[in-house]
Amino acid sequence: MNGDKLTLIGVPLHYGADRRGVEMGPSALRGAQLQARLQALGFDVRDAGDIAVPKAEEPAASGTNLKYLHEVAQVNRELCRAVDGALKEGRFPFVIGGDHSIAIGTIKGVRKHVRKLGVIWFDAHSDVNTERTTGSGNIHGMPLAVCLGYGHPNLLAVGGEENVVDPRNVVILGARSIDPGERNFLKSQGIRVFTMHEIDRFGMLQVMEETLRIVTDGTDGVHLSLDLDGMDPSEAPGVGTPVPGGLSYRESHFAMETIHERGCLVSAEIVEVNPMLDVGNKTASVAVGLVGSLFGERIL
Ligand code: NNH
Ligand code: MN
Ligand code: MN
Ligand code: MN
Repeated sequence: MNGDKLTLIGVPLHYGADRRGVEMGPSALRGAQLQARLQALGFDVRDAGDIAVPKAEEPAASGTNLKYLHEVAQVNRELCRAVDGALKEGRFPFVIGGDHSIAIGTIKGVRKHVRKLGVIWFDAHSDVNTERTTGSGNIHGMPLAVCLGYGHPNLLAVGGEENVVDPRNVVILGARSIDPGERNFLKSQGIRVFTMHEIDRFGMLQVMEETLRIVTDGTDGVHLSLDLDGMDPSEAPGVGTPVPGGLSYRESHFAMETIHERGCLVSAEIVEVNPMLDVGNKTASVAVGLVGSLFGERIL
């Protein structure tokens, strides 16, 4: 943990999901008292506001099968700079999205300061598609592949460095929707995936012990990429691509609590909160509760 100073960076992007609503995620999370929750834990919180998102042309104006490539790459370049800037000031970068394509800018910005970075990818999906395997063309299904050095050159070029994460230090938690091309990729990279099957079988305690061992093995810090669709849709209904059979409320909190206990976190992001699909502001509230556990709120 980077002292007790933290910078919130909002990224109201929906082009990576090609679905409206998720651009309101940052304001929903702010409205659910994210800043106050962190301040109550003793953090000096600075809200850096939102990264500017350009008005898009046609989804296909990029001339590839990737939708809104130009806009997604531009926003991620800006985000990468903002994350780099926060870390230069000795502040913990806490990024609030927006769709999951923003993990590209976050992770590439963090990697400028953390030589060997472990990554916990909390998600119903594995997000390792590339332009060759994607069925949807949506870039939010690709960010983990990009961070491992696979994907469109414009995305790989964000932050000026290609493969920024070692697959041996990546864990995916909660997966239950993996595309055929992604399956091959995950196998070839040897990435540890705790699907819902493994979580049912071994339980969260064993899964988190193994997760934390993998992401801290020879690393200098850990990034948490928290896609709210990793949780069960009954707990987090306000997401663009809900998949039944996800992590329960307590399983999710338990994961956050064990990450906190380990004290290895250097950066985090919350993505895919879509207030337009939510029941009230339930999903943002649940997300802010998870942040509480991640940063040390205790039951007793
Ligand atoms: N795998 C699908 C795709 O690439 C869905 C990705 N959607 C997500 N990822 N929300 O977390 O389009
Ligand atoms: Mn995702
Ligand atoms: Mn997802
Ligand atoms: Mn602490």
